Amino acid sequence: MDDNVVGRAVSRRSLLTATAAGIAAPAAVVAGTSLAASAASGVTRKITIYAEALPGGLYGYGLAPGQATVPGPVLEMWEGDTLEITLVNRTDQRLSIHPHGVDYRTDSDGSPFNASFNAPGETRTYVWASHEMVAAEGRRFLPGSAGYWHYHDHAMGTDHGTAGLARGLYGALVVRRRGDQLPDKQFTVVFNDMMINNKTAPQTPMFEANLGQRVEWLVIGHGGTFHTFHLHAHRWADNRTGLLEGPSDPSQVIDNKDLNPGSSFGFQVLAGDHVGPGAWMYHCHVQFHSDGGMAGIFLVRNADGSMPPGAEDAIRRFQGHVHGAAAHAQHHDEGVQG
Ligand SMILES: [Cu+2]
Repeated sequence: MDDNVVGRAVSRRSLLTATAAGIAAPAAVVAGTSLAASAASGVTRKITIYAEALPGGLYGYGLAPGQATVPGPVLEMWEGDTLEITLVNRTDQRLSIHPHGVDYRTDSDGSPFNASFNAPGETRTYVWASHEMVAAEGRRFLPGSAGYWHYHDHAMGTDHGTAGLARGLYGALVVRRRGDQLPDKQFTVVFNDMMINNKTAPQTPMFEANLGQRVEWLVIGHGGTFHTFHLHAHRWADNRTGLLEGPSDPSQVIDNKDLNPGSSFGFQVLAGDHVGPGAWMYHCHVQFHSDGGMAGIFLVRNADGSMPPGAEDAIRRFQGHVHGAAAHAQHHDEGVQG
């Protein structure tokens, strides 16, 4: 199953466009009233997620039966809101859903240790709450829940969900602070062992945007090895949002960031800002990982959606580019020059 088709990836991952499909959407987005909805903090939204087996030995989460994907859907909430998730296990495996960054009781922990999991065929509800930043003593503040987090299985294969993670049960979780800028598009990139979204180049996702669109990258690490995420020709601030708060914001500006198992970050960029349209690359910067296929394309189209000069050729070269041990064998067999 080829689930990295770009157009579909964008539409299913965008909270803004997925509202009709029942995904929890920030109240401000639904109402279209921007921050006027701030007073409506503390809303509880209910969604149903279906865990299913996929071809190739993979598993995925989806917002409707038959729609599971790897990664799963982007889940979003405003800081202070609660997400009530009914997880339907349509597989013959024990599994769960475990969030990072939000507030939950032990029975929503998603770990077998707390008897918090779905037996094969079982339906179970998990509750994820969140809270805003609050003043502590002096000039200190207790952190709120806002952040670029993620969720994943914690029960398949082992008590740590190692098999579920290896086979695709993961996704992005975004908790926004009121006032945060909403993106035009979202891309979820999961470095999972030696794969990106459980694929290797050239089957890795090609993410697309038009010049100037506000693109949000949701970047997650899983598996048993460390990685570094690099995006060509774009840079971001190494803070909660990727944007600077002002001219004296001391956040370091970067274009490459460590990505260890279980960690996540996100940022927004304007596609092609100061560099123009084209086929740009994103990849792991651990060299034997990128050589092994941990690379993909960020296609920045012209503002009107047309293809920029050279992009087709670049994509064709990328797709003809083979990686890893299998690639070497193929080169040899076909007499292809790398
Ligand atoms: Cu890597």
